[in-house]
Amino acid sequence: MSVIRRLIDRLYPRSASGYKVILLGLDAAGKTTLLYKLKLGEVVVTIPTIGFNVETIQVRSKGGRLGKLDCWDVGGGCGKFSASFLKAYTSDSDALVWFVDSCDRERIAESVEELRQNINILATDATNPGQTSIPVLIVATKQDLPNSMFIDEIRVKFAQATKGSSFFLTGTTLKQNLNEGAFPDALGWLLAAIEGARAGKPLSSPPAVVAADQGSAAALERTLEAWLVRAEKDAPPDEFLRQFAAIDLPAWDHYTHIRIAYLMLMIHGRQKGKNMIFDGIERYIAQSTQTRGRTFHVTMTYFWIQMVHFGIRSMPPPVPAFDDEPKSMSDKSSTHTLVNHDGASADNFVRFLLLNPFVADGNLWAEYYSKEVIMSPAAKVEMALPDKKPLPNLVSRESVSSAVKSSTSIIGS
Ligand SMILES: Nc1nc2c(ncn2[C@@H]2O[C@H](COP(=O)(O)OP(=O)(O)OP(=O)(O)O)[C@@H](O)[C@H]2O)c(=O)[nH]1
Ligand SMILES: [Mg+2]
Repeated sequence: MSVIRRLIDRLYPRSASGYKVILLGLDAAGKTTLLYKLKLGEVVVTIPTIGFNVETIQVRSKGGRLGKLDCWDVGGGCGKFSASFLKAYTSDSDALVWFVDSCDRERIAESVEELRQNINILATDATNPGQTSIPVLIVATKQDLPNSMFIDEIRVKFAQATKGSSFFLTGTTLKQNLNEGAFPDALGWLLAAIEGARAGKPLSSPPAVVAADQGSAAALERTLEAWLVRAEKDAPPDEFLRQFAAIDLPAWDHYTHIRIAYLMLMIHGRQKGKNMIFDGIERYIAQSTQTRGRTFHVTMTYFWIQMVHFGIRSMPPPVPAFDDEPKSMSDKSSTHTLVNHDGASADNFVRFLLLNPFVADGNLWAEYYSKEVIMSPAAKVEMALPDKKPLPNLVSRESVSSAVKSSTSIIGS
């Protein structure tokens, strides 16, 4: 069993009597929007997901039975999470919910092809012995927009790719009440299809197609696995930070930088944490013999702080809100500070890595910066803005984190 798989099983055990459902589709298809609409009953502002969102929702079948779906929402925009890499996350899924943007005529063929590949991969990894296919619910989003394709048009486009699979197609709009109309039927169908597949109801087999492996995805998976093993055995947070302060860390590498950033941000909050990371790393490089030949790089340091902060903010509760400075460390009544310390535990770093595997990619900056810009002398001494695309936006992610809390809406009728 892979390290990623083992840790997911430990840190994200399935809900009792719950089913695991994977939410996939091209970027901006509307996965995160629908997930949080199901969870919260309202539309939240989303930004492109670059890792995973994990939420459990309760659904009610047509017959009134309650079921729990542990939903894994996978960011569609990051090519690094190719099908082969995703296997570690998705291999024991009970069902696939595929999202297609009803207005995206240009990329509908791409969406169909991606679905076809994912169906094959998920079917070969299904947990249930003898299962050769998993149920697929296709959600055609943005039906409220004037240029959207008709549902039947979309159905025809996906017909070939879903041949042999148990599948259902439904349309959604931004404003609809998901407790009414056709959507509860779609979820009811999904529950019944999962239960049918589990009971060994035979499903015909799709043609076996092996997805091409992507070198970078395989490399990222190996790096992440090595990091997870290392994180499990690593010094506890206090000892690790002591080593950092004493210029005595066992290694000075990308993993070390990410853990420093994670702990400082969790414990001290954004403002203070950022300054402590900058000062600490600059001091370490200047004083340690491990860092010979390296010099401090302002833009790179800022970039990784931003990515780690974004990753922390993307985690499901109980991650604290800490843009403000934490209260005094001596203030024992301050749950703020205590929660931050708790969140910095070794296990939580493992959880952070699992949900934000992109931080293990040492070349992630190349998605945002050209080499010319980030390697320029100016970027070394002062913060340079990315020239390829903006860094992930932290503010809008807030609206989701703070809204989720302990919402327990039940969808279905
Ligand atoms: N009009 C309309 N807009 C929608 C609908 N569903 C999603 N959107 C919008 O589409 C945009 C992308 O939605 P997301 O939920 O972030 O898409 P995603 O599939 O999670 O995208 P990635 O995280 O990049 O994979 C957002 O601006 C949503 O508000 C819909 O049914 N109607
Ligand atoms: Mg998303």
